Amino acid sequence: MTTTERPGTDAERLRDRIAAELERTRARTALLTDAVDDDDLVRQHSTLMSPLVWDLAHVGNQEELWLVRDVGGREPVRRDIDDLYDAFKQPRKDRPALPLLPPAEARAYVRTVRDKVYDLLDGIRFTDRRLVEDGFAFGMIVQHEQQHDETMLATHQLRAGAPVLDAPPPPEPRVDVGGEVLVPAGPFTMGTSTDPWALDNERPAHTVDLPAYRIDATPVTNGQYRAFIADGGYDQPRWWSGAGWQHRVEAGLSAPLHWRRDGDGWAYRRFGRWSAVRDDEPVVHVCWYEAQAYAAWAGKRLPTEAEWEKAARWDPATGRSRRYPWGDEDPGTGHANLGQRHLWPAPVGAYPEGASPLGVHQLVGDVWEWTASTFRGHPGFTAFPYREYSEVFFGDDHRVLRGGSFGTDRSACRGTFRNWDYPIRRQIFSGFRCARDAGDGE
Ligand code: AVJ
Ligand code: FE
Repeated sequence: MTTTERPGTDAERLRDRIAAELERTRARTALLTDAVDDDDLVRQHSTLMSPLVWDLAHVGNQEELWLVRDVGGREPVRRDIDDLYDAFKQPRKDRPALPLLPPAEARAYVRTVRDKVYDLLDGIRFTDRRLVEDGFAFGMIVQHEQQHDETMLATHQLRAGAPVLDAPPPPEPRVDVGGEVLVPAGPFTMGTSTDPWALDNERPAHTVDLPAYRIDATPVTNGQYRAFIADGGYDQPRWWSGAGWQHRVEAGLSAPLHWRRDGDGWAYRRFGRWSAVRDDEPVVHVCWYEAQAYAAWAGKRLPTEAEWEKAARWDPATGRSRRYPWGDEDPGTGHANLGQRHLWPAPVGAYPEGASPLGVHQLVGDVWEWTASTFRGHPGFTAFPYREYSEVFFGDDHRVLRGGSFGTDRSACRGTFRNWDYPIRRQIFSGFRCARDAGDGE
């Protein structure tokens, strides 16, 4: 079926944008999976992660389920492999033992699915169902693939052997920034009801009234975190929660993941290369328990999710909440360290153009930031289009992370975007910043 729309209509522009996003995303997936040989693709580099070839075919399978079968109403490509690539049926640790599609077949499979998607995109009417309104299902699939690309990047960071990924270093600091920012008491709009590709857990927009608080102007740096280590922070249960201390002991934590002692100092391994820990970079690869202990040692606490979002989005001049700290426009290269353009967080002060109206820096990009909050639905939440994206994870088990990392694509990162994980996890690109109550009279 061909379209009768003239070029330049809204639907035509949306179609072009979707095609461009699908292509840009697949190029990243190809980069991550072509960087290693077949043996490396099918191997499990950590029991926390899937073999890369599982992620690859899983991305194609989700695209088949949602776009080819549901949106397109087409015949299945490979109904026989649905169970293999169902994340709920196959725990990560068991995935290497499954009869997975070998690399060449996995590549052919995702190509076949993608060709069908381009074909059905040609005739799509974005008004037929809520699932395709504003291209939502396509946006969801782009974000899904980008999320798995970040997961694959974390697998690369865990893999042993010679380095295979390369990128220029992030920009150097352009301003001197540090200390805290006072966020005045009052209401702000949290979440969104209008961002067309926002996922279900970001909806709906609702008002949250917060007392005044202070929040760090930057993420906690390696230099700050090293002072916590040097002060015996890992040896003093008083800074840790009960569960946190138990985990610290059982897991033998003594520094962020990928760090080792190097003479008097520290070195870290990043994608197969060792270098000296740099003090002005945000600390990364810490779990929630470590973040909480550092904050207690510093006389502070982790921000709640609402505090993080108000600092990131609230514009005191208009009272509105922005899409991003810098405004409503999509992230540009000067705003934030996103999209795997660089392979580690940028030093603090590197993105003055990305600061929020209140002067809070590097909220988006660099490192995911742990918050104090457990993962819940916003008031009025409804699962869409499936419960297994968000709703089944609501409860006390997970903590929310905000802002995205250097490995997060711009399509999967907004001022409202919510990530979550277990408080013991630190193979993700996770850091944090601190907050505290403003106190009386401020
Ligand atoms: C939102 C990053 C927690 O990777 O487990 C991927 C995203 N959901 N496939 C995850 C996701 C289904 C999810 N996180
Ligand atoms: Fe998935």
